[in-house]
Amino acid sequence: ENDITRPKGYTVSWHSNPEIEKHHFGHAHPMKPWRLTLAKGLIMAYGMHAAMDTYVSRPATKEELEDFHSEEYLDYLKSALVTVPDDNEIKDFNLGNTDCPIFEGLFNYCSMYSGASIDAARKLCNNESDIAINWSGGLHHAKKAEASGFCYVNDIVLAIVQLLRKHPRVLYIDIDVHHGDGVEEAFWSTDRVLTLSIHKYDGMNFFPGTGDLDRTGPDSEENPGAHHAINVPLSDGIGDQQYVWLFKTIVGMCVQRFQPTAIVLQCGADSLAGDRLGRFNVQVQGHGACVTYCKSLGIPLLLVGGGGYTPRNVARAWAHETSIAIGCDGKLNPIIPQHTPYRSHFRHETIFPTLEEILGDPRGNKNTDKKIREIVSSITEQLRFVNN
Ligand code: TV7
Ligand code: CA
Ligand code: ZN
Repeated sequence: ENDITRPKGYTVSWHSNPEIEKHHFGHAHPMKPWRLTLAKGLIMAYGMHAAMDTYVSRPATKEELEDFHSEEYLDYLKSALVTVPDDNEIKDFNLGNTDCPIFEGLFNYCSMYSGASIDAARKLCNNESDIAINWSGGLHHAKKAEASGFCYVNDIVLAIVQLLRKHPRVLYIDIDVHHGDGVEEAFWSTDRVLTLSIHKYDGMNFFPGTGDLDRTGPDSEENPGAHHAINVPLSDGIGDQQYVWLFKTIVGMCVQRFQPTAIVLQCGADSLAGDRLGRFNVQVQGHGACVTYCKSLGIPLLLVGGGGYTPRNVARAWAHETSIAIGCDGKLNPIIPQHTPYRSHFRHETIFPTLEEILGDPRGNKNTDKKIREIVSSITEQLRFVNN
């Protein structure tokens, strides 16, 4: 049974726009929007689009973007002229440096990936979809009036703002290898959003330098958001077994305690083994197990992308995770059509690429089981302060 059919009893919506994929951050820059073309190629080669409601996303409006960002920042982003990136000059709004260059069509790029996340959130609010997907979103570092770490507009914050119009409580989960600081900070003072980020943490030696276990939200009597930020700091080389156990244990505890009515899962693929910037040893199977677990909770689910700097692995992971959303994982047609233009990127593979192990630089696992258990007990204590 190789045919991919619509899942029965629920709807998956897929939000994308080929315009987004055409933007270039610059030759040497690790962020490659064309990884989305690669992911789409795999998703379509397997016929998965037939099992989803597919939408060509539109740019977010000025009003929608102002739900989080300042008008001055948006005006600057819109008018900024392409310059040679320079780290040594002090920049307005942190724009125009090597991490956040000003490139051709920048504002269009930002409004498009944001429009897709906003539309996806609205589908969930209107009960028109049970799982909504935007692989071009997930840009978790952007601040109200500042670009940061390849992120200019925070589509996740904008999507959560939409969800909060209908949903009393939103759980945000971030499996990108970097700390989801922008989303955490945006909801720092509300108890309606519980943020959870799992990431590599090594003080200032790993971007963005925040996300230690004791960073739980500003602790004061008056702040309802106190204790509503959960951080899971990890070291190099964590593999599927520890990662998936941690994910299920902590997300399980959060759901039981917080009783979210919607979940946003940022699926940053830089937590995969072999990533150009990441340091973990998570496989496509382990990364996907996080999506399977969230889906199993039966709560409206928004899936967004994020980091991911080894494009063919990003494509494998997000294609696999799309198959989980529509419930055809493990049932995929093992033959990739010969004519797919993306095939050349998978030329070293002999079998269906998403099912085999990623061979990256061997990274020793620096995470002891004792440390993993200590993280869980600390978060157990923290969750005593979280009520639904
Ligand atoms: C969500 N790491 C974003 C992750 C953002 C990470 C960083 C680079 C990098 C940028 C380049 C480049 C790079 C090989 C890697 C302190 C610095 C050190 C720039 C060289 N090569 C996400 C952001 C992080 C840009 N930034 O979470 C152009 O690595 O560590 C830093 C800051 C200053 C700037 N320099 C790096 O995944 C989407 N940047 C090559 C060319
Ligand atoms: Ca993270
Ligand atoms: Zn990242």
